[in-house]
Amino acid sequence: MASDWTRHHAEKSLERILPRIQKDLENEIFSASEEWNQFEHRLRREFPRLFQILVELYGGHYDFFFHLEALLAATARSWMTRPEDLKALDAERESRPDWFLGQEVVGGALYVDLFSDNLAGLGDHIDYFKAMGLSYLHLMPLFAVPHDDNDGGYAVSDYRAVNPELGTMAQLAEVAQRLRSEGISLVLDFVFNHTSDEHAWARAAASGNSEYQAFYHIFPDRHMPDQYERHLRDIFPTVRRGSFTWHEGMGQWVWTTFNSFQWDLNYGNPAVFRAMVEEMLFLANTGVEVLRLDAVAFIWKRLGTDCENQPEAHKIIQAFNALARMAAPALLFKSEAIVHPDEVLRYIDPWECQLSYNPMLMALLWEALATRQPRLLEIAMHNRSRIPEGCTWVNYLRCHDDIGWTFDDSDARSIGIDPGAHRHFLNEFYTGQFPGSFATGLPFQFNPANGDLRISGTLASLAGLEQAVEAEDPHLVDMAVRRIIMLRSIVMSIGGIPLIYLGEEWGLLNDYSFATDERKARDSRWVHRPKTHWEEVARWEAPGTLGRRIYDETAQLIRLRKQLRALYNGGMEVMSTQNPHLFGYIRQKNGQRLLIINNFSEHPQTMAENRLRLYGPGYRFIDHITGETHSAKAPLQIGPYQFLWLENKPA
Ligand code: OTU
Repeated sequence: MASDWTRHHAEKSLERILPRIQKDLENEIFSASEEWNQFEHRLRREFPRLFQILVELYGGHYDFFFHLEALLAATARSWMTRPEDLKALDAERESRPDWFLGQEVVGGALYVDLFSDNLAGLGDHIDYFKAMGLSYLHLMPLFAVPHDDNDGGYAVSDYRAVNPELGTMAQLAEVAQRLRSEGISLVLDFVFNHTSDEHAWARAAASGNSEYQAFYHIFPDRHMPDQYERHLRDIFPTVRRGSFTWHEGMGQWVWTTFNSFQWDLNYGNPAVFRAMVEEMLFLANTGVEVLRLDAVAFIWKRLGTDCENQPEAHKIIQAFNALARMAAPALLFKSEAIVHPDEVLRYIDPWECQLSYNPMLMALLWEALATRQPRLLEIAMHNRSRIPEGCTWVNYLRCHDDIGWTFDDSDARSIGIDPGAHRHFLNEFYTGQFPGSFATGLPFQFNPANGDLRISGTLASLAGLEQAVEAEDPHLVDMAVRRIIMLRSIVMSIGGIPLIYLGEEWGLLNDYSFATDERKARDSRWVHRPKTHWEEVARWEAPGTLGRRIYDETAQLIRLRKQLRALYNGGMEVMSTQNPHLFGYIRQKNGQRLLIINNFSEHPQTMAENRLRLYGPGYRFIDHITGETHSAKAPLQIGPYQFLWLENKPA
């Protein structure tokens, strides 16, 4: 909360700044005085918190008040020019702020070019999204990028222009409007840790412009980079060792956490913060409803630290949050932090990011599938998955990125697992090298210095379908499909927004064509970014096909989730099944309680009847998945990879 000092100085600042902003905007205010009053109300509500953060971050800069006034003027202008239908959405969302927590919310994610060639083609598939029951759609980065390697869109050259290969900003706004009219919320990436080296700011820096060189972390020699690198981890060690790239033109070193064409922005510079706020607010007015904040962990650098998850990184996002509440109240933030689970939790807060990817759940679902024993998953979900009211997880099995084996080492040791050896086993298993592994995956970013490795591969290929189809073995195919659907059922029921990485609904296998594309060959993540061939989908839609089975069983889970009010948002409670292969949890909300049991083994399992009896009264339980009734008078028989959503229904 803002201190008295802050509140006093915030008010004094506003007294000085507001009249000047009102003068700037007098025409807009004259024609829309009610809108201005709404803004002024929100500004006065959020400003003390924002002012305190900005004083902490930038108070020492001589031009602090210049940036503050310019920031508020840009924010006011963004609100006053925000389209009317988005202002209507703002009002609706302010009256129903928990809209994204409901069990009816189901998400999808796709690459526009791989799914539909371009934005125009995407518009032809809105009925497809509706038929699946999607209410949230993440379009992978589609802004202007370098033509050659651009990290799958994550090297942005212009936040205000769509990649011409995909379409135009007008088409993006039109797609956003059509999706919104169908009840589907558009989600876009805000890649704000870095820009491409072709962004106007980077070009100006490269040409020697000192003002724009201060937008990045640029060093004349290796002295500082060497100091920093003593504590940094290599994120892309196969691209280059270390986090800095020599720029011949400038004759200087540039901080490049990721690819060498991705230049980290310097948020220690208030001009960078202000410039990125303006880009964010521009995006907000295109109709995006959730911004996926990319690589949040890396945005603040501090010598002597690993430069990840620094307190100022959280402050910057909280400042974005305050400004969005002023000028785009409907806008939500989704944190993308692939870091230690406890650090992931710290980005999740109504005043920071209301949503977050759940990388720990994703990694540990795959861990439990390999070991057939969800012990680590149980401990982790019990210890490290609680988030504040008004926030939610975004739960996923796969996405466009790799799998990193993120879990807490002390959790592993507490059940006799050596963390390092276990990560090595998981990498062996999911690259198919471990004897008996059902998985077909590729290595990503092997680091010879520490043995670190991550995994690439689609849901279906990692779950064994690729191996089974190649072996033409119907039993193995059945086991693979059961794994896919069981994992999907957990993401649908464990608490949060389930995210389907489109293509998964048909069981798409790895696409190895990337290896012959010079723009993609060095990045194995392209193996799980397959193109959707709609003529093939048409064949899969035929009854009895494998694709049909996977699609139908996925669609049934989506329909069922939407009907069960116990699945509203989060708050799962791990259940003791007393069987090492069974992962159980309870979902209890809105007067309904579900017992959800998952068999992570390819062999039938039983659960002692007394486990069920704890959740009576009476012995009768109905399984919402099959409609069957189970009695707690006998052990529960559970088939290979079977999952049950049980509700106690006294006779
Ligand atoms: C994110 O990735 C994106 O999701 C990746 O697709 C990009 O390559 C990267 O940022 C740069 O924009 O932010 O917390 O391990 O999972 O780099 C780390 C690779 C990230 C990605 C990781 C992640």
